[in-house]
Amino acid sequence: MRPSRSHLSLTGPFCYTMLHKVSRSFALVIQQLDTDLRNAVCIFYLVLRALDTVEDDTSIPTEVKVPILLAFHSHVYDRDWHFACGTNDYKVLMDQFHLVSTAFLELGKGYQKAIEDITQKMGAGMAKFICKEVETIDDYDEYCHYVAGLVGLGLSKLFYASGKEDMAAEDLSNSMGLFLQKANIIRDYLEDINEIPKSRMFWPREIWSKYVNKLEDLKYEENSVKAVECLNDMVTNALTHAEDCFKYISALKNPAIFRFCAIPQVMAIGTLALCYNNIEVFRGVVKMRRGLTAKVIDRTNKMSDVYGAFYDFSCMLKSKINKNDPNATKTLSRINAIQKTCIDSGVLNRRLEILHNPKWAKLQFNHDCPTFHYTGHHFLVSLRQPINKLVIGGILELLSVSMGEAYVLIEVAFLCLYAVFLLDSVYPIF
Ligand code: IN0
Repeated sequence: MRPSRSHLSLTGPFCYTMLHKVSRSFALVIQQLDTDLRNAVCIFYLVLRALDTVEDDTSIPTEVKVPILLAFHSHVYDRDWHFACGTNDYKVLMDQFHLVSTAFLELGKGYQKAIEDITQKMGAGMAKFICKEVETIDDYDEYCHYVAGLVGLGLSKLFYASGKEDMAAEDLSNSMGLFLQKANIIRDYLEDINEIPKSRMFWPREIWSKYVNKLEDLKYEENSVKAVECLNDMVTNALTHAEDCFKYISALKNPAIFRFCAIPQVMAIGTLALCYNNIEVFRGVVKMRRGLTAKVIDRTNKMSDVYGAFYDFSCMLKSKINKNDPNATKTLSRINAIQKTCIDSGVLNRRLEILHNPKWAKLQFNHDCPTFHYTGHHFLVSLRQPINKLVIGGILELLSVSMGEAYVLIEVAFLCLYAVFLLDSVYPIF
């Protein structure tokens, strides 16, 4: 075994600073991996971001761009290679790419080979799609395979090369990427369509043409109903990958790798639940709030957390299904399949017990989801016990608060405590 290095020699600080700049919360999750693998994933991430920067830069003529994409896997071995493009942080990444190459060359051969192999396949796939629109759902899956499914394959290879995991099945690794990428493509509709100069769009014509004549028509107010129907169709399509993700994640053995893989998937189902039936996707930014993101990062540690989060978010999505939506039945059956897998896993038993326990008879269930109301009566009764009255009466006299006012105050305080307790134990994500 190679000795473990806590830092890549000279270029480490640059790579980790860059990683933080281009990926906010995800950088924190990468940093929890063990040293060797962490370096490999960090370099892989930056190489992919650089490749993406070339693909995205609309100012590069096709005849220049295509050869770069095709040869990118060999540029990573060349410390002298340089190509200026991109903007802001991505420009810095491209300008300083020799630091990424230097760090790449310090990685173990197994890691280098995995990164090279995926970079080559992804570059070729991107080149293929430079002049090709995403027409069919098959095109959509193919494009997502190149830019995200291959990332899953590459990561599986890196995990295997680290000796910490068995080699995962290709189709499951692919689905992991597709689920993330489809959630991003859906969420970023407005940002992408409004980009100047015009960027390419990845919503497949086979889906959107059922609702509008041109993809950009979805953003106009007069098409709101059609737009939301189209959005729901896209979300329903993305949901097909969720169960492969369970299979992939549940086979992981190393706790740090588990978190690294599970957190983005939980964020993706959260994003899909948030976007579903939400016209705001066509009006502004729809993103999971920072607090919720922090909770996902903090509370995704084991498989029961993943099933729990998928169960909760799919409950949220299910409650938003409108029976008049053209795909309502399809969406519902996909959600039911996801929820069944979560329940059949057996690990949700404790939380389901809490939900269905007669002790919580005041909880009202709607679509199997914990929407509840509380009358407060329970606590008032105990307050009226003579002994409690005596003790509390004394305190109230000291504070010169009347019994009536106190009942209201205590009622409110208990209600808040009750709500916080319930939200945390029954619905931990929120
Ligand atoms: C990723 C993926 C990623 C992480 C873990 C396991 C994966 C398995 C298969 C495929 C991808 C996997 O995760 C990141 C998450 C990310 O970058 N989040 C952003 C948030 C955002 O809105 O962009 C952040 O700033 O935190 C991811 O989205 N992609 C990615 C890229 C490289 C690597 Cl090594 C891992 C991008 C993509 C296109 C979805 C694959």
